[in-house]
Amino acid sequence: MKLYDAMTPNSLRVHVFLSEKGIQVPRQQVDVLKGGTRTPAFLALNSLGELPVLELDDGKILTESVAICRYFEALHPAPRLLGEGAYEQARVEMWNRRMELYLFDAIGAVAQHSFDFFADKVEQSPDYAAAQMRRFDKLLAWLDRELSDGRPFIAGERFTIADITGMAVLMVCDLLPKRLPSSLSHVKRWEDSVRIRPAFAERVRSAA
Ligand SMILES: N[C@@H](CCC(=O)N[C@@H](CS)C(=O)NCC(=O)O)C(=O)O
Repeated sequence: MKLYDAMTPNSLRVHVFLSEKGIQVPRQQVDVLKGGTRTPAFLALNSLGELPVLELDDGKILTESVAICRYFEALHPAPRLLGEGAYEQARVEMWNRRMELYLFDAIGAVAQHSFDFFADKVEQSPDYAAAQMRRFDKLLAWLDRELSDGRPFIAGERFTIADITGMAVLMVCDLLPKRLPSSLSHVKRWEDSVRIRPAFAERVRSAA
């Protein structure tokens, strides 16, 4: 088995997921900034030219960070990062989708419409980037209202993949750079609690 990995937000999701479960997987680092995801060899692994990619021992390929996480959750259920039982699993899915389809999508669009790296991939628009940043700020205020019930983690009482997707949001903010407003005290409390988790802290240090 081999995980194609890089210091990017979606690869971070799989990296943290594996670390939280204590799973070691052989890795091959891909240099995204030097075009490592755009070579014919890489495009043969993932025609979208994106990381992470998991190659199994029999040559099967999995892409999409959540699909890769789901594969490892089935092989190594503890600790449960995708929830346990019908209600919790659905709630974790609900919150992971909300984190990905709203917050990660908004801040990811800001990055894609701002960084030179994406100029040949995206028809960039500074106006769209600004609109997505306004959308992101509204979503953060919504998240703050959601977390005002005092729950420690995004989906409830325990750390799950929804928090890991939140970490990817934080990583994009760091790259931009964008600070989360300290006036959003509930989001801040959550941010402080996940930034100190070892897998995230160490990855962000080595990406710097
Ligand atoms: N939906 C995919 C998104 C993967 C993705 O966008 N990966 C980015 C890094 S965060 C990438 O590899 N970009 C390389 C490129 O655009 O060349 C997932 O969840 O894995």
